[in-house]
Amino acid sequence: MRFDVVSIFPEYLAPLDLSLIGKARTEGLLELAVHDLRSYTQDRHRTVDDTPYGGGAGMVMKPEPWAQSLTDIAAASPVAEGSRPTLIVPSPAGEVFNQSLAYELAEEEHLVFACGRYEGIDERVLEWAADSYIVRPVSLGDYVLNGGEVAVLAMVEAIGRLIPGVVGNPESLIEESHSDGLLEYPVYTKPSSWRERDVPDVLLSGNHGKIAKFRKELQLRRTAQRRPDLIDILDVSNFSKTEKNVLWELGYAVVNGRAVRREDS
Ligand code: 6GU
Repeated sequence: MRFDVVSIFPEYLAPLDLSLIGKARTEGLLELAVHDLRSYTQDRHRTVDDTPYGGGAGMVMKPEPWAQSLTDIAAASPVAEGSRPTLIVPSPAGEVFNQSLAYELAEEEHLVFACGRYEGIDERVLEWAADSYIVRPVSLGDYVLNGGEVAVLAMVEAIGRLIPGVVGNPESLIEESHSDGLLEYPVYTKPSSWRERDVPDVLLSGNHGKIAKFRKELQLRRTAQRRPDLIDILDVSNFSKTEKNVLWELGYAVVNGRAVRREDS
């Protein structure tokens, strides 16, 4: 898999040399290049921004340096003739990035990230780029960052770790938060008693059936408390009697494979 990132702050992407993603690059599991947008400017001042038509606060990124960089990158794309690389445009105005989008993007052969700064990139760039890219504005969530770089660090890590071989133990991909639509259960390690606090007995019992049940219950409790929005979209049609009882205790009834808040809760 190949990643290209275009930014006016290429140094911002330095953490991608480290840790799991850095190691994956060294091992050739993924290729990643960072490009300085200013190297695609033609003027003496290497200008990348200008004032917005129609007025308003801040500056807008000029279209031409983007066209130059994206043309170069598309020309060197590893994708097969007749298919297009994906252009991710980090923006608080994009579709929300989540684990299922991470899985979807991990299937792509070539992802290009266009990091905007200031008030954003001239909209015509996104229209123009659709000739040679699948263009997807993507947001990390409902808050505003100063630019796309931090969002790219998050997305490359979330996507990169799903590439086979990047995470040493593939089991850890299966059990983690969000992969089953629920938050992860709490974890504990030695010592079993620490500062007057004991690890739940069942985890020391060696009874794997009981442990699995206990953990699923904690997942449900934690998700209902912290992320009730996830309970609303959960498929509970294959839930056991015990799991449905936990949901009931948390104030939900099971109707047509969905958990719905009970009137009386
Ligand atoms: Cl992807 N970009 C920016 N600039 N701000 C954000 C964001 C992205 N996601 C949330 N806020």
